[in-house]
Amino acid sequence: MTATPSPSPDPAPTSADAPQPADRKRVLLAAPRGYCAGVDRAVIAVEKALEQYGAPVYVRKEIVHNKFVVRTLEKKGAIFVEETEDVPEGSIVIFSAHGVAPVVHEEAATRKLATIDATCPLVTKVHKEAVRFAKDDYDILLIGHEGHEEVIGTSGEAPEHITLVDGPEDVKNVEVRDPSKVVWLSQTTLSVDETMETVDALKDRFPQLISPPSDDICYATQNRQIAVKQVAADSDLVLVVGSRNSSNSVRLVEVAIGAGARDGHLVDNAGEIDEAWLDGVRTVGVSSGASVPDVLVEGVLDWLAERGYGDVEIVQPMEESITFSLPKELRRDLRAEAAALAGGGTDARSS
Ligand code: 0JX
Ligand code: SF4
Repeated sequence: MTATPSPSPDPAPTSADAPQPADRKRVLLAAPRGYCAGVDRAVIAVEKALEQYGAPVYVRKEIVHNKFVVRTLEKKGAIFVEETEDVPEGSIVIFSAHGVAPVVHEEAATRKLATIDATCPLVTKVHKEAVRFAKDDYDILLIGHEGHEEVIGTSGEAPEHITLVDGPEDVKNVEVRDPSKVVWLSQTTLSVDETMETVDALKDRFPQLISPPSDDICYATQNRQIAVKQVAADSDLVLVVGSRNSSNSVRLVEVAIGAGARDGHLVDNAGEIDEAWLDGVRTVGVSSGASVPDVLVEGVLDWLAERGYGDVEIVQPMEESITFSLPKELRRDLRAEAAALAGGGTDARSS
């Protein structure tokens, strides 16, 4: 699998670069934006599970960090819980796109739950790197945000070997056993630029630090940041659609401001936009996080059009075509498995 399509080395000039009349109001719409392959897979996994096995289907944590997605799936019969202990024995539970620590699989087995693992394959890739470097007895410096579910899941693969590094400021606190045997890994949804700052600071302290075999910050995170940077350079205001607990969505606002947007805000939907943000604004940039369905962006575009920003130009530095196959567990009869597990009968998985 090729995870990172390269941006065009020299993007063709768009009309965004052409001189504009001073009072022309317009929108620059970033592409790629919104759903990535891992989110698409995870959301479809819940929908398919509901279709195939009927409600209720339990989901541990938010399947993806988006309020609208979670509410929509709830209406279809999904029940979101915090921990496997909140799931009745003998039920089906889905693990979210952000991944889980091995102990969560063990807890689910103890509670006799049939599980569907919707962890994004690109998060699983980082888990495997952690396991491999831990096996070779490296100290692993995991760059990520404290308390984020993905970081908790990855750390759980090798808690004895992993130290969390939460940004450049945290580097001074890092201690390792052997500075000649240290590797850094990262959460998949970080700011690329800030992560490189952290890595540079780590390298100053540990010159023999080695890097992951391939980028841990995933293709979707990287592409959305490249596109929003391009939009931000020409925007007075950037609106990013996404929920507050969505790491990659929050990063897009920061990246937009860092790339020159005068102002930037994260909104869950058009209803959260403040009219005052438009004061003196000629160009509005729009993007959305990897967990955001495009219907919410369409709502923002309609809201802007009603206020004179109906002229929309797409700014697309690269194409995306990655897809992932659905979790393999959807090919099994999980209701029968769950019943067999709860009744202590034969393991339906062997049939
Ligand atoms: O908070 P994150 O950006 O990690 O998650 P979100 O918003 O659900 O995005 C998609 C899932 C990402 C997993 O790596
Ligand atoms: Fe996977 Fe990246 Fe999407 Fe996360 S943001 S689900 S790692 S593709």
